[in-house]
Amino acid sequence: MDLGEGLRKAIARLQHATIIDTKTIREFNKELQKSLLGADVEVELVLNFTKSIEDKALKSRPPAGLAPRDYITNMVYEGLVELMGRSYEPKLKRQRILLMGLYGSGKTTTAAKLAKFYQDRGLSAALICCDVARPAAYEQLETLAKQANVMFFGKKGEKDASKIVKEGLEKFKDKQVVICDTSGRNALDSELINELKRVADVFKADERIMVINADIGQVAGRQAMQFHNAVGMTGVIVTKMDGSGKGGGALSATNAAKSSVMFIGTGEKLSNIEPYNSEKFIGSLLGVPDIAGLVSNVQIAIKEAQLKPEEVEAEELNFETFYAQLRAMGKMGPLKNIFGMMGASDLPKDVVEQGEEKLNKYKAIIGSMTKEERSNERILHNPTRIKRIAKGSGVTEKDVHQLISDFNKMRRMFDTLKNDRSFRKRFANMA
Ligand SMILES: Nc1nc2c(ncn2[C@@H]2O[C@H](COP(=O)(O)OP(=O)(O)O)[C@@H](O)[C@H]2O)c(=O)[nH]1
Ligand SMILES: [Mg+2]
Repeated sequence: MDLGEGLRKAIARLQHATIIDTKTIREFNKELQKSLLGADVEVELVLNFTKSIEDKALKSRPPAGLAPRDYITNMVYEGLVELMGRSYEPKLKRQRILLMGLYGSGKTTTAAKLAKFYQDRGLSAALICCDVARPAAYEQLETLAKQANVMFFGKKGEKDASKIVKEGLEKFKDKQVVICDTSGRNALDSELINELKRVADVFKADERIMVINADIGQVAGRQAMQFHNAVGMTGVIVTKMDGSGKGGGALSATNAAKSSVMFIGTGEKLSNIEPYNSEKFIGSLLGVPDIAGLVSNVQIAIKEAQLKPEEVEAEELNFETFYAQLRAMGKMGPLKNIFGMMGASDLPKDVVEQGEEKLNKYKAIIGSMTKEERSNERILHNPTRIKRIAKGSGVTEKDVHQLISDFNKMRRMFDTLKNDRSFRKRFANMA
């Protein structure tokens, strides 16, 4: 089954939406929920996430020139980035890395992959085997270390992992990246947690990373919380992304431990590891591989909007600010909807439905006004002035009266809404 199909269709449907209302966003969220649940993200987390999207979408408005589709897609993407982190850039510096995770999650393989990763980038790396629970753990890491061509330390038969760490650190004093592999269990128990705490005390890791495989979902959050409470997690590595799992557990883990994803394991070979790429990972999590393309539209639109700031002071309405407001609103699609979103649905229809043509006319009229006329509407109630302005801007006198009448309608609306601070702020930000 293609998990992302519903969501991709929902994104496509948003393309035709001119307004983001409760119905639109709920329909969209239903598909988003299906995608996230299909990727095995925890139910509660899915519900919280979609609720936050609904609240944000209904309380805010797209920046000038941005379509609802791009706006919402970006909101979902950024929301997930907030939970899992932006693309990870590995730090090529001296560091100690502690790996923890359940039995079979891919810790030992990942330890060797990381050692090779850093060594390939010019740092000396070494591995310490602190898995004292699994009989063949020593041999497994020793073999992998040979393959990766990095130093290895372990003590067969030693049951105290903290002792091994101590000796290993002594031995690898001159190594730049020291990685410690730890014991896993079938389920988290207090014995494992206590062992981890002892190892962490001695090892003093810069990174304390939970390794999870891509198909654990619902339990990842709880585990992460326990690791986090014990030693403080700094990141997550998701293994087996080459398999059928979608990595939904990463979301729960990073959310629970307020950390981010660092690397992705993509196969059994030592070279099968890559730094976390948020666009790729989120695209595959949602089943929308082209999310990066959709999101880049938004970045462009936001940049463009920022390039043409039109300072508008909402508190004082004169002909200049009036024109700037109309123009700003025109950029954002049907004005009626925008006003509806801002809670001003009772704005007179003819003020709201300004076409481009009318806007151009208004621009010309305002351009023919004197500075004094622009800031003081009252002196315009004078036939000589009206005649002069109409002539100067090449419109009829009726057009000038129309402008004055629209202006007054908007001013009345302003007066009504003047005490609504949030409205004023949003209005001022519109241009
Ligand atoms: N396909 C695939 N297999 C992996 C990946 N990472 C680890 N494995 C395999 O998963 C199994 C368990 O890995 P291991 O490192 O021993 O897990 P540990 O018990 O947490 O130390 C081994 O057979 C690994 O080869 C990965 O990214 N992709
Ligand atoms: Mg292991």
